[in-house]
Amino acid sequence: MTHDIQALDRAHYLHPFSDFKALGEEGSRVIVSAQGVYIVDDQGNRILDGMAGLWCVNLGYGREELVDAATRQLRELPYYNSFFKTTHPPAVKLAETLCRLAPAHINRVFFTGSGSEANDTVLRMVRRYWALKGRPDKQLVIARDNAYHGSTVAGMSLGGMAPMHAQGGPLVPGICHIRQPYWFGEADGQDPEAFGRECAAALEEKILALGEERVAAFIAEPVQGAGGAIIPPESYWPAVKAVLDKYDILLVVDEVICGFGRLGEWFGSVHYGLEPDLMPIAKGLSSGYLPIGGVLVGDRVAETLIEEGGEFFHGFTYSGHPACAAVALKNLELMESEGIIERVRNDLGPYLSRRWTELAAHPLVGEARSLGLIGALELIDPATGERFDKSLGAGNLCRDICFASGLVMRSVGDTMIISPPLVIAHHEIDELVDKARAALDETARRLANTPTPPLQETLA
Ligand code: PXG
Repeated sequence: MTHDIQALDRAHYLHPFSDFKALGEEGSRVIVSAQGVYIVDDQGNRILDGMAGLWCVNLGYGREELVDAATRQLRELPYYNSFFKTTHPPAVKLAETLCRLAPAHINRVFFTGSGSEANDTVLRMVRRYWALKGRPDKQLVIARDNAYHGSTVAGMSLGGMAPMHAQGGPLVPGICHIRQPYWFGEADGQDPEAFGRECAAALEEKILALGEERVAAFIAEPVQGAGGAIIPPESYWPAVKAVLDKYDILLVVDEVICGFGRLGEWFGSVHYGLEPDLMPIAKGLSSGYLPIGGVLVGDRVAETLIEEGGEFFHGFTYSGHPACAAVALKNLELMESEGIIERVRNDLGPYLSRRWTELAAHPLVGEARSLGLIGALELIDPATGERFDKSLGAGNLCRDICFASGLVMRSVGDTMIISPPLVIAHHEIDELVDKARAALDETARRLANTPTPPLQETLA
């Protein structure tokens, strides 16, 4: 069975973000089922999913209520569009619920099928907004290095991932990037708060260099996810806010990862006291059970698009897909009725932080940080206290050891990251931390060239 699936996988399936050839040679791991915070592979190994799928399965696996919501809706109305003066109850109810949960100045939503489409929509809306305001020259968007905003051409261009840009051909014009507030990686020992202010100052410098009259928007994730769970210094967002207050520029906060409880609030913007004009969303909106995204649109932009816009030539076949919307709506209902947000804020986040920071004492760890249910470990060479030589692939080694011992912990370079389901229990957090520690020990042994059994023999 494994062999068949792996062979067919190799023969026909081009995986996202993968080296096709290398993956074909190695073979994919086949995941067949999941329950709670665990995934199960076809060998019967139960693996603690420290990444909630891909930052999305916030309510955990096996939620019958979500399955039922999808099934009911698929029976009643599996598909209809909302292009030509039609609508349907699930999308409308979801829109209403989202606007109730979002900050007060947000009262409209545009649905998409994914986070990438949400950011494409953002770019269309930002440019349309300023054109309608009679400012067609105000078209430039400032984003950040090492940001992730998706994999479509616009998403990739807004993002600041150098390897993606290098492969992406000409990027969407009019997007420029400023430095990221990555203290561990880029502050060179500077005081964190001074560093945060300096990174915010880079925004003002860029605005002035480009000319305020040409800058349409600034886009950023509250906490960078795919970039390596980068939690900015406390000084960063207030300083950014102060800069934006001085200029007439839209703020876009990409909530695709931080939205829906990850930081212990409905939105990362709420955690940081931001009032974005636009908030792209996806992932946790449906706990990943079905694909759906959208853009939450603040009154300022919405009213202009509505009152002055005429037809907006933009939309997707699956915008507001009824079954996806029904699942998302149920997902939000469950999050509310189960008090998930409060639990992350008051209980799970602080508990994870306490347990996670214990790992800072490990010789391989240069920093252990977390906020809500997102966390990172920065790997360092104990011999030098510096980063490992990149060619050693320490992060990937640690990730593979984790997987083999029953934990999904991702690597971004030599940064190990976690983002577990928001329903994780204390004892499961304990298991996550224990497994992470054991994986760090094993990684250290292998990097020190101590004789160890081959990886397979350490399988749980
Ligand atoms: N914005 C943010 C902040 C994201 O994290 C997207 C937009 C795009 O969403 P879609 O639904 O189009 O994938 C994302 C997606 C990783 C990884 O390696 C992260 C994402 C996607 C793929 C890989 O951590 N985030």
